[in-house]
Amino acid sequence: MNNQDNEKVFQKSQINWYPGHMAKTKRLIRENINLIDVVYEVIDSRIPKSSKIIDIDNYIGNKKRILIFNKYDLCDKIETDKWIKYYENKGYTVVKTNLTLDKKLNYLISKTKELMTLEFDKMKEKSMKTDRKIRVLVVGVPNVGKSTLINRLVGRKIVNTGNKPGVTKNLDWIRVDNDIELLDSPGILWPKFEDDIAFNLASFTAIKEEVLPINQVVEYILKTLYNLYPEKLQERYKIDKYDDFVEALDTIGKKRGCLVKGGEIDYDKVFNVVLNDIKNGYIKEITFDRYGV
Ligand SMILES: Nc1nc2c(ncn2[C@@H]2O[C@H](COP(=O)(O)OP(=O)(O)OP(=O)(O)O)[C@@H](O)[C@H]2O)c(=O)[nH]1
Ligand SMILES: [Mg+2]
Repeated sequence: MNNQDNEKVFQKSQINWYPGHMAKTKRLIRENINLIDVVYEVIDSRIPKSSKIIDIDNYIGNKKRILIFNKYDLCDKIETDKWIKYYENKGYTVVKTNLTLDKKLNYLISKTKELMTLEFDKMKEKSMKTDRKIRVLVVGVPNVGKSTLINRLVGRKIVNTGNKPGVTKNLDWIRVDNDIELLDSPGILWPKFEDDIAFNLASFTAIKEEVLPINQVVEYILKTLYNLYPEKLQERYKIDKYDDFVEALDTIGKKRGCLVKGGEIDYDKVFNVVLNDIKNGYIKEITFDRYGV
């Protein structure tokens, strides 16, 4: 893709990037920010830069915040830990989570209380009411694990009817424990699209096919794997050397049985195989955002 094409894709993606959710989240935050004490910003540990909402301060102002590095089980810990250090040095409170494993999230809960102890003391001095629960809002880009986090914290499946048109929705605060409650709908936000950010998001999270075509996303994934983790490409697809995109697709297609009648490769199937391998975490210990690069 040449630069001009790239630009076109990015311009288009800014327009099409979940406009419905965008408006909904803005409203959700605007109308409720005064009720909220702590914001949990969930990011994907494999893309700690690309899944971070750059202009989050515009939404949540100076509210207390915990940056949650979720899907930590799937990342390259050496690379991701550099980002954790970076954010901690900037003053963020960071918590790592693997929601397939961490049952109770005690560490997150105690960090939340720790953050608010000082705040509640300040509020008491101003004679503000503090005999109430800490109120938390979860935000993040699509597919980072917001709903899983809410369900895990609450200990049951929260069925959110907010996305259905025509359903009037009152805000529900759900109990986490004696001291914390949670807004039942997470805020879905979106980061800025620039450089590789759009492709990283398309690789690990969810971007509509009309925004970034799947063949371009898969080409990006295979190239990046070859550059950063050639052993993974070998391990999963038996590709030793990546010279040519179509050649790589043919190898994967044959190995994974993505064929149409007559033995031709079904490229659409190959695209889905690669994308699912990445999204479902079958290729582990990878981090695409490189600190300092
Ligand atoms: N391996 C792994 N998978 C996870 C983790 N957390 C969530 N997932 C999976 O990631 C996928 C997306 O999780 P959701 O909780 O639906 O994400 P979401 O942010 O609510 O997504 P949207 O509602 O689309 O914005 C699901 O298949 C989860 O099972 C984790 O820590 N590790
Ligand atoms: Mg969700």
